[in-house]
Amino acid sequence: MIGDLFSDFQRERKTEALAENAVLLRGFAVSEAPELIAALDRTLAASPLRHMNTPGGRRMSVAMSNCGSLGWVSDQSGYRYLRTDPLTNNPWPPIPLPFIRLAARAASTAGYVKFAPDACLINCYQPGARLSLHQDRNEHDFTAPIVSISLGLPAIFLFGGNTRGERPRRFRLESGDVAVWGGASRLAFHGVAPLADGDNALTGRRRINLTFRKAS
Ligand code: MD6
Ligand code: FE
Repeated sequence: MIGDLFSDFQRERKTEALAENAVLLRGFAVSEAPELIAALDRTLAASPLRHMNTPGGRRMSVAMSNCGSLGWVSDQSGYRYLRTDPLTNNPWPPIPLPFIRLAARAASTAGYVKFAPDACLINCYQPGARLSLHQDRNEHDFTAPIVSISLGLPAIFLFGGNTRGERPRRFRLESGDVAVWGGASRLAFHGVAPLADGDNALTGRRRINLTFRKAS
């Protein structure tokens, strides 16, 4: 079954290389997008979106929350994963089943079998919001890939190399596009350019990004 999905998707040539070991599955989540947004609304009712502060004390323009047994947070003490949402003092809500299924299916399509994420970071961009170049390096196990789902307004994804100095390439991410990256690109610098205004049928004036990680 998984093998069939792999070859169907490959045969339609919707797989695009971002870099070594980093692929973009164009439109992979389009048909599930409404279901994902509905599940997201329930998740955000338990742990709402909030603007975290960088360790340097700046308010991030992207609003964030998490689901899963671990959630990524940033504050004056630094970046780290926590079992409890500091806003509610409750555990983060569980990762909804449709999220888990889609993330695992995308990972296996990209060649990573048995991807079992324990953390899902939820990013919400409004027009003008951006994410400066960074590496994802707070996870314990860099052999697991990261699966990233884009929903709503399109964005320009910046994808650089393993040093900050390399000039990033630009990729337009549309609603339903899924990126899977690991291996040689696991620690690549990346970011998101300031979001252009628009109106999306599913999300209105917002872009949602879900990134699934094996954090523990
Ligand atoms: C975003 N994504 O697309 C931000 N990180 O809104 C990320 O920072 C990211 O898409 C690691 C792997 C995939 C990603
Ligand atoms: Fe990232």
